[in-house]
Amino acid sequence: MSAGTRVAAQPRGDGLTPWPADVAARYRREGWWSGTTCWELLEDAVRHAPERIAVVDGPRRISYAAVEQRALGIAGGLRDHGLERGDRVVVQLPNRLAFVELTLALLRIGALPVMALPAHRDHEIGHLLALSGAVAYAGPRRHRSFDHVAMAGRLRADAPALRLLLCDEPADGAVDLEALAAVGRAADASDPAPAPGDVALLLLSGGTTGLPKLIPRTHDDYVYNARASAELCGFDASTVYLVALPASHNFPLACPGILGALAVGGRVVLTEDAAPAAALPLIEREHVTATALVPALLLRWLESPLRERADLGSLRLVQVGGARLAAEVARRVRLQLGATLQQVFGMAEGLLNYTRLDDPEEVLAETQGRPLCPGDELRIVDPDGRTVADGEEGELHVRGPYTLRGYYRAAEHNARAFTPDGYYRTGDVVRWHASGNLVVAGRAKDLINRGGEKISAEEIENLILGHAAVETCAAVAMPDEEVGERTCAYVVVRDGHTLDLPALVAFLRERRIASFKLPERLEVVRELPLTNVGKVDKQALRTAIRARLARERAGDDAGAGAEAAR
Ligand code: OOB
Repeated sequence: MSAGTRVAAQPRGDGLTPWPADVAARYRREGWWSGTTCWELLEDAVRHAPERIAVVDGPRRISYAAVEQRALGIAGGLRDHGLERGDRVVVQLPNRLAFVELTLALLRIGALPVMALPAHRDHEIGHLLALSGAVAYAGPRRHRSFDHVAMAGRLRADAPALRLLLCDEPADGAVDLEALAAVGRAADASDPAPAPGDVALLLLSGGTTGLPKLIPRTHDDYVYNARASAELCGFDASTVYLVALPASHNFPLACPGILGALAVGGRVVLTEDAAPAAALPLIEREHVTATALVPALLLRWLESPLRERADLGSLRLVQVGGARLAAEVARRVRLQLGATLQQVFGMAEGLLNYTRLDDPEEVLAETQGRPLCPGDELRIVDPDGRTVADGEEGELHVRGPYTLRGYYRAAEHNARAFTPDGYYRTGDVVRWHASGNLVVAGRAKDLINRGGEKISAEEIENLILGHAAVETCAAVAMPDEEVGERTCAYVVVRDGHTLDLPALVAFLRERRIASFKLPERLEVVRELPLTNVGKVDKQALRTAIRARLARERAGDDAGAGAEAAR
């Protein structure tokens, strides 16, 4: 092969598609990859101020030194149970101390947390276990009246590699993480540790295909992600960060999130309940200075009568991302919460765009920020892959020092999801704003963004197609004031059958899927519209449901008007 020939990067045995050697060398030279592991981020902070409180979970307040000892206790215990560097562990813990400590322990050993969501059920967890070949599953015993230990038991039969169950409370057949943490352990530099270039963890993709893909993030790239974000957001030892979103999402985990706050000696406050009644008093009690929200949650906080009752004076920064934020809502953050708004347009795949703390108010309200790193390469392209004129809309492609080059064990999908020169096709339609920031204008990918939770249309369609009454179907987003988008299922019913929404939902619940994926409206139609190349015309369906909802709302308003006149 002649020098300079471009070849698609080959995945390594551990599922990582490496960056080309010359690119990696540049990332190191520039200092973006610092040769640090995620565990070492914590170690630095421990050395600096061991007695400082690192994590608050309800009544529990754990110092940096104690978090280190407790995480090392878990790490040692897991090693005694045979867990090794490179092993995968599906982690499905809610926002509790055990989530932070187990994650740190796994990062110390070099075992890979697979970051599942508490809302996931057998369908998703089973898939994650199979795809990752996980040897362990960690979950709560019961959470929101769901028995996670029983689920793990059900899934065992189809997950031959799974041999270890971890729980944060005593449970039959499970290793008790709290017991391992309580034993503790001192740091021992001779314990085997991962290398900075190793995969640190596997995040879940929003996913546009049948089932979620896994995103390998290396220590080098994730340390950069957390540290550079912390610096950009002004995090320091006085930062008190509230984890309001599910901690396994990239946003609260490392943007700057938990890892960013811990890296600079700040404090992490956990809550399992982000509703105003729980979160707002917690901000007052713990003097929270920063948090990350999705627009739907921000709206609940703004609309809550409790907002005026709690003293939110400590709050300096409210990050909002994960879905489109309306400019009118954005403007209310300073007025009604007394904090600086930061819009974050990010993705678990890597690229993070942040508005800067000193951007002018209208830029804070109207744009979704600009890239974190000078090494981020962004291209906005038309459907033929040609770069559009400045200010024009197009699909965003990106590569850079913390953006993946390939999904985990997904060669076929990778061939489509990346350009031959290594850019990730985000599926987001964006344009440059005059300020130099990006505006997210829409989406070219087929998913439903329900308040920041991404639902793959194909995944839900495949499930619906399993129903005996369904001939064919299409899932599309319908607009919603509260959560932005909800799922509407268009279904063509087989001759002689009937179907209504409760029956469809009951059928899907039996498939044991996360409930945020359930369709919230069913439209039974005689046929689905097709494009001129014969594919289902989803745009037409989205337009139809939007018009229908508008008509219904107008009808309601007219009805309410008539009612009032009577
Ligand atoms: C975050 O990560 P994911 O992986 O759950 O979802 C990424 C997708 C983006 O491709 C985009 O479609 C959408 O979510 N998105 C936004 C947005 N932020 C993300 N759409 C409009 N406006 C925004 N501000 O959602 C995520 C990861 C890290 C930080 C923040 C969000």
